[in-house]
Amino acid sequence: MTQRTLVLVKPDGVRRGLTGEVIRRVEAKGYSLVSLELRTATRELLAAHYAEHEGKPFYEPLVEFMLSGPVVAMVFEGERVIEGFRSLAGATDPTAAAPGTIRGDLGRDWGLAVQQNLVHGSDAPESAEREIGIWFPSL
Ligand code: RTP
Ligand code: MG
Repeated sequence: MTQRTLVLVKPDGVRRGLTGEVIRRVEAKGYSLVSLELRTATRELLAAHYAEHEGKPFYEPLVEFMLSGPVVAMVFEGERVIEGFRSLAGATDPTAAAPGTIRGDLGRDWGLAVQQNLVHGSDAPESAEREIGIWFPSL
């Protein structure tokens, strides 16, 4: 079934000039880019986006990090793109992420925990539609 997913290049990825590399990998796998915007997040937007993590110990540092610079928000479309992008992204912790993945090839621990892991990808059809509604209300 054709799906849509929300992908973010997080502030570390934008700062390091890896936006093009992320897009290249996702397009090379065959998914279609349907929307893209360079955005600076707000606390309100992140509270909605990360609602499931509110109250966890990493929540505040994660929000501060996500406010530390612009992000590139994108919607990709394709058969099973949600699972496909998560497979491309690799494990949450870039130190442990497998080589061949975005996080495994391009990320590492910079001494600032695992939040600096370059990308976000929706994890299920319901969260994808919810997150697309938050970042791209007109879609
Ligand atoms: P994402 O949502 O960014 O695609 O990543 P994910 O599903 O692999 O990770 P998730 O559990 O949803 O966590 C969201 C983001 O929070 C940061 N995080 N820090 N223990 C920690 O310090 C910790 N755990 C998670 C990461 O930036 C993670 O991507
Ligand atoms: Mg997640």
